[in-house]
Amino acid sequence: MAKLLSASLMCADLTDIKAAVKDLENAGIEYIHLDIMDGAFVPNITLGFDLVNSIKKITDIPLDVHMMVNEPGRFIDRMNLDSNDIICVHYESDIHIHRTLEAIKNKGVKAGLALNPHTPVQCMENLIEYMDMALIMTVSPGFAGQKMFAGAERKTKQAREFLKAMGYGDMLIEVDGNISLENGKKLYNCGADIFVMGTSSLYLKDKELTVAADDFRKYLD
Ligand code: S6P
Ligand code: MG
Repeated sequence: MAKLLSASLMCADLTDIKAAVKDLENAGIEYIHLDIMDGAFVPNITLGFDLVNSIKKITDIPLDVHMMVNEPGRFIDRMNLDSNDIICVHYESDIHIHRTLEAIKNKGVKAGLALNPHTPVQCMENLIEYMDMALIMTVSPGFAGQKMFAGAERKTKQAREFLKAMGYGDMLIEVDGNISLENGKKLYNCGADIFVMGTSSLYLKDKELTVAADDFRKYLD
């Protein structure tokens, strides 16, 4: 499995976004995770499309956009992204999720499908040809600083087994929510490749970001 770090920018110091992005470049972080919320699909509002486009202009780190909005298909064209980037949409957020995944791929961007904790991994079956990544939510989406849900390891294992059985064993699995060192390692052992790092492991009061990122990588080894 790969070991790729995706930094959750909503957990950074948003009064100085340029510096926050520079820190991620210096730490060799593989993706910048941008949480887009609409106050309806989830009870919170965070980052938006203009910020996504601004960040794209100032860094070469690929962007990992996590859309937590109803009917995300309405907004795909608002983002100027390329084939290095990922737009991830929730299975639960769109009646025509197939059309939305196809629209992302037609735009030349990688398409991710996100699953809330209760959504069975089998929902990927008829969408798999349109996916580049599966995002297993390890908390209910909406907020940083939550506790990983009890079934997270089982679910990640099920997702990896399901993808293998479908002939897509190499597909990237991302995990998001309370990815501490310990939880990260457990989920790595269950088959996860991309780790969203927020308040549990990267944005820590008592540790420099570069050190936190290195510690996470070492812990997974
Ligand atoms: C939450 C969002 C996440 C958080 C991340 C924060 O709905 O999708 O990406 O930003 O989980 O990390 P932590 O370690 O505070 O849970
Ligand atoms: Mg997220």
